[in-house]
Amino acid sequence: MSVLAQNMFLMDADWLPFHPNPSKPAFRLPAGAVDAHCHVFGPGNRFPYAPERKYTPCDAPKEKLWALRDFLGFSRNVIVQATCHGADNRALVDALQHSGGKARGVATVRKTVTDEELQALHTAGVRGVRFNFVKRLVDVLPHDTLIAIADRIRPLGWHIVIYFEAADLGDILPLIERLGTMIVIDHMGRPDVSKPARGADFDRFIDMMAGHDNVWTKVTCPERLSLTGPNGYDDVVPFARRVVERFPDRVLWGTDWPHPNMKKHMPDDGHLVDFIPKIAPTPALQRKLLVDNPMRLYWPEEIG
Ligand code: 0GY
Repeated sequence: MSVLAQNMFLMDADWLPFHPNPSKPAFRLPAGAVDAHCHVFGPGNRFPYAPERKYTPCDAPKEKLWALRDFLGFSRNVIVQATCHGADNRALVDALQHSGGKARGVATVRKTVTDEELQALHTAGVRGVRFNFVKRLVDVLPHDTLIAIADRIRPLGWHIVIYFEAADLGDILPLIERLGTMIVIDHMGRPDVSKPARGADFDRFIDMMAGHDNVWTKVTCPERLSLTGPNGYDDVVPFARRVVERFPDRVLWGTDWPHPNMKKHMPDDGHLVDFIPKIAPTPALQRKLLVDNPMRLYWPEEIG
């Protein structure tokens, strides 16, 4: 391989690479646990980063993800197309095709996607698309375009993963109500954890979930939401625990490896796994969060 090919993409100067040597978690994951939110990046010389990307990461290839899965004690992964790859799902599809059935995917598609392309994604293991409203990550698409995409993927039985900031919930609610698919909201809608977990702001999110049976959420990313930082991410606990206890059948958990756009610290993935029993304190809740719920959404054919 030429030097030029190896160096096709230089990661951003302030990019923090994933933890090289995470610790072994003290928490023993239940058998069959699914890491339901993670990404692969590149490698850029095989799967080039998208011209429209807002960041250039370090490579985080599938082999590293499989090694982390096995080290932490997970059985399966749900890989979410990262914005640095735009709507070019080749790295995702390659990972799914080399996962031995242990990974499913959430893709990004344009409204021009063909039925053949959708079918090929489905065959590879894609079960959803992601709509992203975080302006530092994407040029946000109009609701009409997103509705057109939802209409295309509904016949496949896919769901829609939505990523937005807490302040945008009001604007996005009409779209959520219009989509007519199963919906999964990333990172509890990114609450401001300096506010109370039982206060007006987070109540809005809880009330939205209570009023919409088709909406699930990922109780993920304490490392992104925490203001107190990596010493336990304790300020995020009451938020995630409230959601898990109120909606035990509609929550998912994932590492978010390789943790794009962390600016101050890179989490130790073993410590993130040790966060789980704080938010899902009983074996029954842990089993729903880590096994039953993700299996229902991503591997329903394997449930007896
Ligand atoms: C996450 C969060 C982020 C990035 C992406 O696709 C992405 O680029 O999802 C972020 O920067 O907050 O869920 O990985």
